[in-house]
Formats: sequence, C-alpha cells, structure tokens
Amino acid sequence: MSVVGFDVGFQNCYIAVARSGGIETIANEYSDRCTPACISLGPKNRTIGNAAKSQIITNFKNSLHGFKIFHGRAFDDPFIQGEKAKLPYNLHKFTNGNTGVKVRYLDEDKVFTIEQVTAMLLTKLKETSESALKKPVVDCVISVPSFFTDAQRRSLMEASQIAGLNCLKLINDTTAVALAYGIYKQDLPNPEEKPRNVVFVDLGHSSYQVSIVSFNKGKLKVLATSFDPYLGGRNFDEVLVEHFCEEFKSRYRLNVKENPRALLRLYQECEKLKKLMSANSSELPLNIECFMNDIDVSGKMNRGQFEEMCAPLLMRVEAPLKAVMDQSKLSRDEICAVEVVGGATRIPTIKERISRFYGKDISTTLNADEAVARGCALQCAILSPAFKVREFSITDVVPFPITLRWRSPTDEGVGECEVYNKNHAAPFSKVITFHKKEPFDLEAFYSSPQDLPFPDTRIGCFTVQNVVPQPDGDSSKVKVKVRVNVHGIFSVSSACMIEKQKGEAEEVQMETEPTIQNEGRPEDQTKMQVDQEGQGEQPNEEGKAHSSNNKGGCSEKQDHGVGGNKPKLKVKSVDLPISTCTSRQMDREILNSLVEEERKMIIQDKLEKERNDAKNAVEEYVYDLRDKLCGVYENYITEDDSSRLTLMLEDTENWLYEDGEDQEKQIYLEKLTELKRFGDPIEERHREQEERPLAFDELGKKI
Ligand code: ATP
Ligand code: K
Ligand code: MG
Repeated sequence: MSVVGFDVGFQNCYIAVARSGGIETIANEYSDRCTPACISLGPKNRTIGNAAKSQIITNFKNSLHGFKIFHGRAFDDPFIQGEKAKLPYNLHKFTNGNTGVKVRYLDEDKVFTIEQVTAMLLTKLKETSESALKKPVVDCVISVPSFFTDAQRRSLMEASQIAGLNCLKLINDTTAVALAYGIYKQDLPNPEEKPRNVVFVDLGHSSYQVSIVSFNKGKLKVLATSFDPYLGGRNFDEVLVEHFCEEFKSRYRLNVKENPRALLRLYQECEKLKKLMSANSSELPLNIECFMNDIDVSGKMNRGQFEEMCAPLLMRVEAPLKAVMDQSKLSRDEICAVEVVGGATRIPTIKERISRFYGKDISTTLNADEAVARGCALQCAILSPAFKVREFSITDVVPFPITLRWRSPTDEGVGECEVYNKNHAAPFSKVITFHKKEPFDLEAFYSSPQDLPFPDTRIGCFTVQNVVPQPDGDSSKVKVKVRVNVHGIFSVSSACMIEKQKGEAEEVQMETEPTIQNEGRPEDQTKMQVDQEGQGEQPNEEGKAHSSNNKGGCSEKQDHGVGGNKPKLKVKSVDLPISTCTSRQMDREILNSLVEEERKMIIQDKLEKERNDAKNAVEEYVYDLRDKLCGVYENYITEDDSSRLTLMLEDTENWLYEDGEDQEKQIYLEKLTELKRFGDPIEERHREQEERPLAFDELGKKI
C-alpha cells in the first residue's frame, strides 16, 4: 500500500509521501520538488515535467500546459473559447462536445482527451513517487480546487484511473492545507470547547480559494468556502505581457502576438519579472535578446507601476475573503489565524490586502508550495489501513447547491427540491421518500448558475427503475438514497421500494432516523449529523417527494436507507436498479481503452529511454576510451594498436552523428560490444597492474 499525495496544480505539481519518518515532500530526477504541469509530445516519445517545460518554446505546438482548467468543460464553453485563442497548441472538439488537444505524436496527428493529458502528468508523478519509495504506487490522494464541479471531479478521477492510480479521495486544496495545519497542533480546543477558526487562502497560478475551517482536538470542519476560479498568478503575468506587447509595438514595431515563440518567451520573462518585483520595489529591467526579427528588446518596471496596472485584479482579492465571513457568520475577532499558501500570495500587496481585510498579520507557518501535497499525503495516510496516524476527522462542504428534479412518464408537472445547500457538510448521504406507481427520473443540477464556474448546470440524470403500484393500486413508497461522496461527487446511490404489509403501522416506523455510518472512517459518524437541519421539507402528497427529515449519513453499507437493518420493522423492501447518466461521463469501454493506450505510451517511452541510454553508452565509451588511450592506458597498448583503435573510435563518433544517429537499441548494444572487444583487454591489463602493489601491500601487512 502506498501512501502518496499529489498536488496537481495548474502550473506546479508537488508530491508528498509517508515514510516511517513521517510525511515528506519528495524531489524528482532533477532534484526539484516541483514538477511542472507540462507534457511535450515528440516523434519518438513524450517528455513530461521539467524536460517538457524546457521544450515549451522550441516545440510549442506539441507542448501542453495550462490544461487543468479544461477538465469537465465543453469545448464550446465560453472560457475554453477564450483560452483557445491564447494557446500555442490546438484544441479539439470531440463529438460528445468534450474538450481535447490535437498534437503531433509519433509522427502522426493525434488527439487526446483532457483526461489522457492529465493522466500523462499523473504517470510522471506516479513514477517519481515510485522511485522515491522504491515500490509500486497505486493508492493516492489528489487535490482539486474546492470549486471543481461534479463533471470536473469525475474527469480527474478518470485521469487517475487512466494513469493506473487508485485515488482514495479527491481533497479540496484548502482542506488539504487545513489538514496539514491542524493535524500536528497539540493545543487545539477540546471537543466541547469553542473551536479555533482559521482562514486558509490559496492563490495559485490559475485560481483563488478561501475557506474558513474550525478546529477542535482530532477534527476539522470546513465552515465556508469561496473562490474566484479565474484569478491567479497568470493573470498578473498577462497584465505585464499586454503592457510590453504594446510597448514593443510602438518602440520596435513588433507584433509579438503574431509570433507564438516570442509570445511564450515574453510570458516567461514577465513571470520572472513579476517574481523579482515581489522581492524588490525598485525599478527592474526586462531584457530579451534576439526577441523577434533579430531584435533585442528591453523594458523596465517597478512594483508601484505594476500594482497600478493590476488594480482591477487586486480589487478581486477581497470578495472571497468577505464571502466566507458572511457565510460562516463569524466576526473578525473570532478568526484566530489567517494562513496563506500558493505561489501568487508572495506578491506583497496581496498579502497586505488579506492582512488588512482581517485586521491581523497573516501567518505563513506552512510551506506555501508544499502544504497542499502534504495535506494530500496525510489524508492518504489516514485512509490507509497500513499506516498509523493520529485520529483526525475531516468534514468538508458542498461548494454549490444541488437540486433534484423528478418526473415520471405519466406525471403531470415536475417537482424539485434542493437536496444540498451551499456549504452543506460533505461527504453526506440522505434518504428521500417518494410515492410512485411507475419508474421515474431524478435529474440533479446545480441550482445557482451564477456561482458556477461555467454555464453547464447539469450533474446527471438517474432513473429509478422497476417501480410498480402496490397490489391494492396505491402508490408505492420509494426510498432513494442520494449522496455526495468522499470525492465531493453527487450520486443517487441506491433506491428501494417498500411493500406494504397488512396491518403494520409502518408509517410511524418509517420516519425513524436512519442509522448513520460514514464511509470508511467510523469515527466520523457522530460528527456528520451535527448541522443537518430541516433539509428540503416537502409536503408528503401523492406523486410529490418529500425528503425525510432524517439526519443524513454517508454509508456504503446502509443500502436500503431507512431502517434497513432495524429488526423491528416488518416491511419488505425491494432493491430497485438505477440507471445513471452523468454529465460528460466517459463510457466504461472507452475508459478501458484509454487505460490501455496510456500503458502502451508508457512502454513506448521506456523503450525510447533504453534506446537513448544505449546510444549514450556508446558515445560515453568512445570519449572515455579515447581519453584513456592517451592517458592511463598509454603503456598497456602498442602504438600501432592504439592508433588503430583511435581511428575506430573516431569512425564510431562520426557514425553516431550520421547513420548511427537514429538506430535501434540493439545496434548500439552491438556497437558497444564491438568496441569493448578491443577496449576490455587493455582495461584488464591496466587493472591488473594497478592491483598488484595493493596485493603486495596487504601481504606485507600480514607478515
Ligand atoms: P493552481 O493552484 O491555480 O492550480 P498552482 O498550484 O500551479 O496553480 P502555485 O504553484 O501555487 O500554482 O503558484 C504559482 C504561481 O505563483 C505562478 O503564477 C507564479 O508566478 C507565482 N509565484 C511564485 N513565486 C512568486 C513570487 N515570488 N512572486 C510573485 N508570484 C510568484
Ligand atoms: K501547486
Ligand atoms: Mg495550487
């Protein structure tokens, strides 16, 4: 069992793992703890992470970055259309309306789904963690922005499946941070005491998230969350880019936007400049040599100017800070600390604004880059039976209200009720009772379109099948269980029809509270019911639904909703099949084929790596032997043999640049063997000579 957490950022990914020493973030093969969210497709293989980032400019059409935001979105989504214009690579519209990318890979035109693209990135993160842990990694926890909708979460789950991972939980970024913050705190208030409220702020490259979390010993509860899905460090880069594009247009007559390479370089330089301005308030230069048309360009900027230019962005910092306060109904003096993470919170004026809003210094006790990944790994450790961690219960929230609408073929009219309000505790299950004579549809959707990050409000349609009237012609009582699961994904998880038994006062007993069981972690049980109050009461009329005023729970075992396991109930219940059709869901078969495709690409990359390694081995041997022939091996080979071998090495070197540039691995292996046939005997003679005095020495000592 692996215990691994992945922070899959828009720009930067981090990995944390649990080892016997505790939770640690790990570095990749470049000794970098940050793996860029970049994938570069090539004629022979894929490169992912740091190596791909360095190809963004040279291989711009086939280097993918900034794709996290495409998950669960339609190609026609206005935001995608807006991004598309700015991307150096091509997007693709699938027949089902989903977004994909179009690239050149293995010398062919190829489209990949967004799930495949993220799966490639996850494959890299998986491999990095495997080489650190020296064992296979399957189980993991992955972070998502708290505003990710069902479609986005499912899409990411599919990506993890394609990468061969078993994602135990999608955890919200700020919740992961809260966990990393709280789990080691020794001085949290006791359960019966007033909780400690902490605000967590994460401003990354693409988005801005704020949440208020209350802590007691052994638990955290998210009270409220708010966000600006479109505010992040990249918007600040863009302001600089726009500024310099204008400036270069007038000063150098350059149309930067027409040149993807130049534009990409400008983005990189502007990001560097932005970071420098965080540390330095004086005027700073921006110089790019051979920028376009062989022209060197330069510009300058200071922090004051930058802040002025970014005023419209900076104005957006406050709204989510205020929103969480309003939602949680806490006053500012009830906030104990404000913790900020995410790279873009390093912009001084952003920190100041947050601090000013709460009227207190902000704390940066957490590692701004690694806290999310650490929280993910901690969550994974909690979920893993193989790992012992301190008990810690986590209650998250539903980011957008979810409404159910129902209709059956012969019903006049439809009914609906909000089953989860904003900030409702999650994970959470509820049982809803219907009176029906025939199968019916339940349509779930987000009921506050104005808050959603995109126009598509659909979650899914669930058909409760096999419903029939009672023998006496009355409607049957149908109990439907809905839930928001550990990943924050909604579903209609089960349904059953209660058959009337003569003379039983089932009505009264039906209203008994369901037993509450939380998924996985029984210690969460009691906490789940605390804030469940008066959900969606509806008149219990024929053909209308009413949510039972139960306390919900999150149970996988409690399939039959109410009283399924209470012996007193003398009712017979029949499980009903549910057919599910969720928004942008991938077909099982397609998913399986993508799993297979990813496996093939992994093998292809591995083969290509071996081929390259074999080639490099020949090259290295040539250089090494040539050096030694005029050095340490000089006395172990005749002059004639030496010059013949040197010539041979020279030939090989030339071959490597010409015919031998692109050969099968086997050819390189043979080449190396051939060279070694000459080189090895020399090496052997040299080694023998070297070891001789040593042996003598040892002998000498013994005597
Ligand atoms: P997201 O959370 O939106 O998915 P991410 O997790 O990849 O994105 P982070 O790694 O938290 O994002 O932050 C990256 C952003 O922080 C980039 O815009 C980067 O330029 C910015 N950043 C990093 N260091 C600094 C700094 N010193 N000053 C200003 N901005 C910085
Ligand atoms: K990150
Ligand atoms: Mg992030």
